Amino acid sequence: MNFEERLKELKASYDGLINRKNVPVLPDNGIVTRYEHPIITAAHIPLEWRYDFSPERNPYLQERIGVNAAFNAGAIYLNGKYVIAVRIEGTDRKSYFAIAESPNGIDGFRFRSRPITMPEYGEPATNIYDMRITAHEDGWIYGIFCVERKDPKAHEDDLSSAVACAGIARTKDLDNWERLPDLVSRTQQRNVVLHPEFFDGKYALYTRPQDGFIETGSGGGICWTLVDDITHAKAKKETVIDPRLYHTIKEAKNGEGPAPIRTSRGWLHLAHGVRNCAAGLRYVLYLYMTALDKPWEVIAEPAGYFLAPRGEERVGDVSNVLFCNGWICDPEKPGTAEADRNIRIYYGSCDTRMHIATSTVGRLLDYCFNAPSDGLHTGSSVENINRLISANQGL
Ligand code: M1P
Repeated sequence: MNFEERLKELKASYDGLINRKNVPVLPDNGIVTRYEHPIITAAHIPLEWRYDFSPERNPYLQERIGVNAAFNAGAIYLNGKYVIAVRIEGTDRKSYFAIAESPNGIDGFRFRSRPITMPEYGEPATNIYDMRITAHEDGWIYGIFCVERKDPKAHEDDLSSAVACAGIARTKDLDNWERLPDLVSRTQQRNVVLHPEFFDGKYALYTRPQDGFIETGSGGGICWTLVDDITHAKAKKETVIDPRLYHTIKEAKNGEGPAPIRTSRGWLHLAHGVRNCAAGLRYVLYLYMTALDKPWEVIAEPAGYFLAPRGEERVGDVSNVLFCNGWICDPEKPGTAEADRNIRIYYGSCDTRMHIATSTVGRLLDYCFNAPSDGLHTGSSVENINRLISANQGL
């Protein structure tokens, strides 16, 4: 096949992929609706980011810059569009962010012309990933993401030890970013999320302290901390609000997902929980609620997960993983009840691809307040089932 024919074929196949309509998978469980196709994969990355289209420079029309995966996107509703900040990982293992937008948030995502050039802070990052986007009441849009660098204290033969911390940047348009100093904290950090509102006049963060790069160790779970100055953010006192627990889905570790959503009944949170098994770590997604006036006080938490890897979602670079750091609740509209506001949940599977699932504020609140919580014993799990069977008798 000659150059021109090959280029035509590549473009036709790409156009087919990005114009594909997505359809809900029904029936669902009443809590959340999955969609049939991933919304973003490595193959969705624009061809001009990967191929040199010059027949002189690239006579075989080879892919010059490979993409390994596209996953773990932050999300925001901006200027009438559903916008996601995708973590794209090259074949060289380095991740970066790129913005893709869709008019309906379900399909038709298109990347902006270039990936984000994130300014550095201090020593250049080896890797950046998993950006949470928060539209803060101070008027800025913040991105908080993990910054990874080689551990300077590691022995010279140790080429894997790394140090993770929270990078902070802000923007008005998602293209031009002002980098602020990284969060100063007494431990390593991943999964740091900015609360959208001031609390006591301070910025509030959900953190996830960890003793090492992988193990959280004495870091007991998702924490809450107040920061005086976001331009020199320091986590002084971190209080555990949602602990990891023995024999639950969050036994090994957990982490806040996207920024919580304000509802009339409290803050709606999405998080990931991790447990160990013979197959390795298993990452699932769960929900919990905190009090409106005390965002650190958990008021509801159904047992177990509401989304776990299923079908194609189970297999990928890091199998058995669902991870979510982006969701969008439709803005308030006159005439639309709070319960009917749609929530689009953007989640990555197996560090490989991006999916969408949908729900509403009403459906998720109903789930949070009415599905039983974890009694932490097999006996209480059976009691819950018996209570439900008894309640159903005669219906
Ligand atoms: O590989 C699974 C996930 O591992 C990390 O999450 P956590 O810090 O909770 O273990 C992150 O690297 C995340 O990107 C990844 O999906």
